[in-house]
Amino acid sequence: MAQPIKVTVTGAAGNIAYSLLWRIAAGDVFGPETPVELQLLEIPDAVEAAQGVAMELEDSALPLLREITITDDPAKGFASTQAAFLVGSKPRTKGMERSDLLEANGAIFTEQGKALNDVAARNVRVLVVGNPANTNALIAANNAPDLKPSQFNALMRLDHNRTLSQLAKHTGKQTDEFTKVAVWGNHSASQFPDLSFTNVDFDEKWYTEEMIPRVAKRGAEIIQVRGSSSAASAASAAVDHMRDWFNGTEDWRTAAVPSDGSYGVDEGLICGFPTVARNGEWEIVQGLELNDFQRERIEASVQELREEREAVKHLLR
Ligand code: NAX
Repeated sequence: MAQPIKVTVTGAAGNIAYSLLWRIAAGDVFGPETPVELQLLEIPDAVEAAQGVAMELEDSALPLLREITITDDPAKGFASTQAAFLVGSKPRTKGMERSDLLEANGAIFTEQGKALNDVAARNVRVLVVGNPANTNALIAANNAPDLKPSQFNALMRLDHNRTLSQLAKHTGKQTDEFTKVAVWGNHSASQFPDLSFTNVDFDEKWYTEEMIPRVAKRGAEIIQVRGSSSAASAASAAVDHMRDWFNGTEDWRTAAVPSDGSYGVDEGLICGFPTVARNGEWEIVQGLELNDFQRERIEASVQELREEREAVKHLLR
């Protein structure tokens, strides 16, 4: 058995965590040989509910699960953590402008970035799930000057997985038969699911008129049909992202990572790219020839990321 790994999950009493925590504790992220110590961070009002979740985790008798810490103190929740899933955030409520949402979450991710900077393991990997995920990750990274920006990612693997499954339905193939699929930009309706480089034939009209808008608006479709937002699929995508970040990938995956300036994306913006994970780091796939359609779609989503960055610039260093 390996040494236990310390894993933080924020928003531990919420919907996504109710699926994510079991997947982590069952070994789906760090493998069947790595015991897990869970550090659950919640707001004071939800600490008791998180305790109930921890009781259920205990009742699952999962052999890899060691200690569970439950706290509302980021300094305790992130102490020596090696992998942090930042799921907790403020939801958009009625009458709230996008700028209000950015501001409310900005405060959370400023505090959490600072705490990670002060107390997390120096090689911590941080995956932001809470929306607006890309800009929340940007804020957290900016408030953690002693860590590398590349240690902060935002989750766009759900958009990637949705793209694979739509392509599978369209072609009658399985999701693991496709290569070189990626989603560019922001985790929002402006995102660009890109099939230009993939290895299968598909109908162009379906791609531009059905598939792209369907994937980009899939979150809203789930809310409409299920009556609440994506939870297990988001948890599953977070598991996929963190597992691949640790273990590496052969083919492309979508990860929202700090831009190195490639493809006209401003350096530093946390943007979805085609990436591969090597030696524990995501690398943006370089040297792709983009056509006008791709350039336009990427630019539109990047422009939204720029506007979000502008709205929170007082929180960036
Ligand atoms: P829930 O509202 O069920 O749970 C959120 C939890 O976060 C609550 O228990 C709340 O008390 C806690 N929380 C709030 N502020 C906190 C803080 N400062 N520290 C610690 N915990 C805090 O939401 P859930 O369905 O779990 O979704 C969580 C977030 O994921 C939302 O922002 C949601 O929009 C986002 N999503 C992101 C996705 C992605 O692909 N990146 C997809 C799914 C989801 O929409």
